[in-house]
Amino acid sequence: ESEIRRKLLEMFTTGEEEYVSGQKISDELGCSRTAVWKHIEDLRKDGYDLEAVRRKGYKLIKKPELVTPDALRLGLDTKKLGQNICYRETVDSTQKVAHRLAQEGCEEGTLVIAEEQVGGRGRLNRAWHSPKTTGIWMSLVLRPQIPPHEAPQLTLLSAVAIVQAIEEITDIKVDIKWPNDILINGKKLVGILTEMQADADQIHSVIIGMGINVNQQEADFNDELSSIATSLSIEKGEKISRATLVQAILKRLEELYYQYLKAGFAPIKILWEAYAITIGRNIIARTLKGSIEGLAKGITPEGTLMLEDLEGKMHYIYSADIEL
Ligand code: BT5
Repeated sequence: ESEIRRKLLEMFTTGEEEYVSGQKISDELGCSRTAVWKHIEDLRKDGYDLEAVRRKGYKLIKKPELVTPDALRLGLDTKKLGQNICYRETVDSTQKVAHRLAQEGCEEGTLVIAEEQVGGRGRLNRAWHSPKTTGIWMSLVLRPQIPPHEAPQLTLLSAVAIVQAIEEITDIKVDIKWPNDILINGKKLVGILTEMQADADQIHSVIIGMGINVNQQEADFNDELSSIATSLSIEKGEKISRATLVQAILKRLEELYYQYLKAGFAPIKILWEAYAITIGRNIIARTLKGSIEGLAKGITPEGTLMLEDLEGKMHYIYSADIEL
């Protein structure tokens, strides 16, 4: 399969004529015209922009923009975050790779990023749809000296960094839904998964997994997701450079992270509240212990959600799925 792909791409890039006819492709690859069409469609799915003109054939307009270390380093303005990059074309989950690297003692700020995940995961082992070259699928290794119970604050911090970077690069206004979602008009654009390696009183590493829908079109989402998910490109009506967005996220994340290590969560909390849509609304919080309905009063100085139920009793929620 990859051999066919290589041959096909070679025909487009070395061919002297601009268009490569379907017949020529089928001759050189030794496959039927229908198979040619299928290979072209596969390339399109992977982000290649191919023009088809009747009687002339196919022309390669644009290769997909990748998030290779070279592409990410050119213009990356950070001291630590993303200075060490582990890049994969295809991976089970960047989260798994990052856990392994963290265990092996990789430096703080190590970034694992992939064009595609085939086993991307959300919380509670839910599947995270991560198609090739259309989104940002990455995991960052941090080693903060904070008590383990404060690690969820890094989810909120990361959400702020991502929101600010999205606004900077695309001018699109997005909302944060506690604890780990970023939405546009109620549809999910970003999911964050914070995991850690720690013992009772000490963190060894925190792994922040970030999944960001960037250049998917509506047809790229399956039935289950099309009504609940969106991408920056769908909202903006144009393609967005993933590499530029990754760079902006790492820059903001680094600024906020060092501010957090110095000054604690309070300044981050103020920023977070400015983007949060969960607060001051009636919500349902589904936790593993059951559902609670009530008014979201805010978050505590630690980042825990305060929910006042219908009887006026206050609940402190550490993790849940929120229904608005
Ligand atoms: C999350 O979980 O939102 C955290 C997602 C973290 C993904 C990143 S990608 C890089 C790193 N490597 C990984 O393997 N994971 C991290 P949760 O709140 O549990 O939401 C999961 C739910 O979101 C699913 O059950 C779907 O309903 C929905 N979903 C799945 N894929 C989606 C997508 N691409 N866009 C929007 N929603 C999606």
